[in-house]
Amino acid sequence: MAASARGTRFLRSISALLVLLPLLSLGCTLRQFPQSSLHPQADYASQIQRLLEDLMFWVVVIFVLVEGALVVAVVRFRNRPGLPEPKMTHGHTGLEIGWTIAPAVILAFIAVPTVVTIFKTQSKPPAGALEVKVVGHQWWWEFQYPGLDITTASELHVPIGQPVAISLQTADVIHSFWFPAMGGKRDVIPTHTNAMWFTPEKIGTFPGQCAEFCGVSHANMRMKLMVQSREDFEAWVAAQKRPPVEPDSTSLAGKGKQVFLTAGCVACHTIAGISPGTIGPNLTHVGTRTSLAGALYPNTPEEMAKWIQDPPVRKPGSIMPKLGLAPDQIAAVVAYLQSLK
Ligand code: HEC
Ligand SMILES: [Cu+2]
Repeated sequence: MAASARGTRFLRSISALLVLLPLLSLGCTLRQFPQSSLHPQADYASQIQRLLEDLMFWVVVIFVLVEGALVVAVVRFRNRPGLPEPKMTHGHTGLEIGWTIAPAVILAFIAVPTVVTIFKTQSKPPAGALEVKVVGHQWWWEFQYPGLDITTASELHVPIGQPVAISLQTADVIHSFWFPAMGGKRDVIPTHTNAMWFTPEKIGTFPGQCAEFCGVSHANMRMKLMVQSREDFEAWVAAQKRPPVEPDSTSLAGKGKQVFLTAGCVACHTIAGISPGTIGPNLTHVGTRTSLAGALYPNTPEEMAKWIQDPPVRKPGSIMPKLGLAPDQIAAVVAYLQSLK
């Protein structure tokens, strides 16, 4: 009696779980997960998604068949009082050939579309692709457009519908470049240039981040992909190619430029025509960016001031040190940098 009550309870919890599981997974798709790799927005990501869905279908079919056979065997051939010993068999050529061939066929079934997808997604970028050189730094991403002579940070701008040919390099340790909506991640390896390409298919801002542990602020090494209309992208390019804004020397921004030139910033930061530093992000048009410090903070005057006041507090391990500027110096340099549109 007790055993069958336990059995009923077990069956009830199993059926509850079976009902709950689809509901839970439905919850996952309904909520917004901007870094989910299951909502492809580029050809590369769609190819991976299609492969996943095709294989998943067959995986479910195989799961149901195998588990079904298991359940039938357990129920039908279970031990009951008074039953004789089951017949013992040793070796069954037909069965053995069957269960050797079946997995081989299943593996071939998985391997063919997988290899085809690998070749497709690792192929050379098509002609006319936008070339971007990505450099991983502890803990921010640099984006150079060799054909356009633009260098920026944290925010990668691309036009919709044009393939983007990305070459990947690092200034220090291994990082991994990953915009989940665009495609698979690709490691960024010292002394080696990796490559990938994808064609963004939807206008919008897509988050990404470093996907290979690279030190204390690895999790703070984020980035944004801004997929823009052709016109918006061209306007952005034109703005980035302009020389930096020259502030009126008596204004707060003008004083800020003096702070920038004298407080050590020039050793690490480039502002075109003014300073050549390459340790930190290029600041020539930092005022046009929406985020700071590896897309960790919004680019507001308040956040920029907090950043310059004490970077290691805002980002553990930050390569930019605390420079001990006075509050009025910070206000001035922030006014200057924010004016660099
Ligand atoms: C020793 C090199 C170094 C010096 C000196 C330095 N910085 Fe930086 N700076 C960096 C690095 C590296 C980063 C990127 C930090 C990160 O995101 O992890 C950075 C980031 C920044 C950013 C954020 C930019 C962005 O797009 O994310 C601003 C603004 C900035 N620095 C301003 C200044 C100012 C102003 C000074 C001078 C008072 C200065 N820096 C001095 C290395 C330096
Ligand atoms: Cu990294």
